[in-house]
Amino acid sequence: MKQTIKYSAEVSAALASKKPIVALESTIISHGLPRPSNLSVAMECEQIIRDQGVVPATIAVLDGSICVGVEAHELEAIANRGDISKASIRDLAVIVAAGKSAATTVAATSHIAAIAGIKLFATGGLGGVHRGANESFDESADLTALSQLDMTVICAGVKSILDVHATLERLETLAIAVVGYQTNRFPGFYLTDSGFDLEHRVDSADEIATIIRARTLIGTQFKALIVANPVKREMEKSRHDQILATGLAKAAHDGIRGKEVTPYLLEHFHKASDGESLAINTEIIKANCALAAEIALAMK
Ligand code: PSU
Ligand code: MN
Repeated sequence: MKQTIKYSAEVSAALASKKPIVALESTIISHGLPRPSNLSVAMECEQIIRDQGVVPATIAVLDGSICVGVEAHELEAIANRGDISKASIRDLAVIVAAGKSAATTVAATSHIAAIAGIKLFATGGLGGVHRGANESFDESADLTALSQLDMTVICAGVKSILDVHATLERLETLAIAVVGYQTNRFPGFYLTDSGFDLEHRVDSADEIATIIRARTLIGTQFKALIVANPVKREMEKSRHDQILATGLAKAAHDGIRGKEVTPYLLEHFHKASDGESLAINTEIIKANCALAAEIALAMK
C-alpha cells in the first residue's frame, strides 16, 4: 500500500510552524458543482483563505492516498476526472486499500481533518435528515460523524432539500452545538432563513474563537460546533420552493436513492434555476471560507 496520508507541501509546512489551517471538502467539487466552474470555485476558495494568511487544506483520496491539502494538478483531477466517487467515512479504508480515488463528504473530510489536527472546516451546507426519512431512514452520516469530532464547521445551515426541522432535532440529540453568525434564524442554504429559530447568536469571529476555547475547557469539544452563516443574496422563496418541488418529484419518479439523492437534487437546482443556484452556492462557499479564515486568525 502507498503512503496512506499525504500532506501537501503547503499544509506540512503550516503544521510544522503551527500556522492556522482551514479544511475544505472535495465532494462539493466533484459532485456538488457542475464543470467547469467546480474547478474555478475550488481554486478561488483556497485563494480566499490564503489571502488572509491562512492555509487551505482541501481533503480527498487520490489513487489510494488520503490527501490533506492538494497540489494544483490534484485539485484539477478531483474536478475533472471521471473516476472520483463520493466517499463517506465508511468508504475510506475500502478506497485506500484498492488504490482508488474519491471525493470526501463533510463526514469523511471532518474525520480526516481531525486526524491531521485541523479543527476548522468550511463548506457549503451540511447533510442531514432527508424528507421522508421516517420511511427511507435516509439521514446523512455527516450528523453522526460531527457528533464525535473536535471540529468547528462553517456552513450555510443544511441544504433546503432536507427536512430542516428533523435535522435540527437530530443536531440537538447528538449534542452538536449550533450558533447563528449575525442571525437568530437557522439559514436555509439558498435561503437566508429556513424558517426556524436559533437559540444562540454570535456577531464576530472573536466570539466564535472564545466559544471554541470554552469547549475545550468544558470537555464538550468532541462534538462539533456548527457556525451557521446565512447567504447574503438569497434565492426568491417562491422560485426556490417551486424548483424544490419539481426536483423532489423528479427524484422520486427516477427512483433516486441513498448517496445519489444530494448530487441529483443539487444538479436539478443548477439546471432549473438557470445557474442562479450555482451563483448562490458559489457565494455561500466563498463567504464560509472567508469567515473560517477569520476564525482561524482569531484562535491565535
Ligand atoms: N452541500 C452542498 N453541496 C454538496 C454537499 C453538501 O452544497 O455537494 C455534499 C457534502 O459533501 C455533504 C454531502 O457531506 O453532500 C451529503 O451527502 P449525503 O446526503 O449523501 O450524506
Ligand atoms: Mn443519505
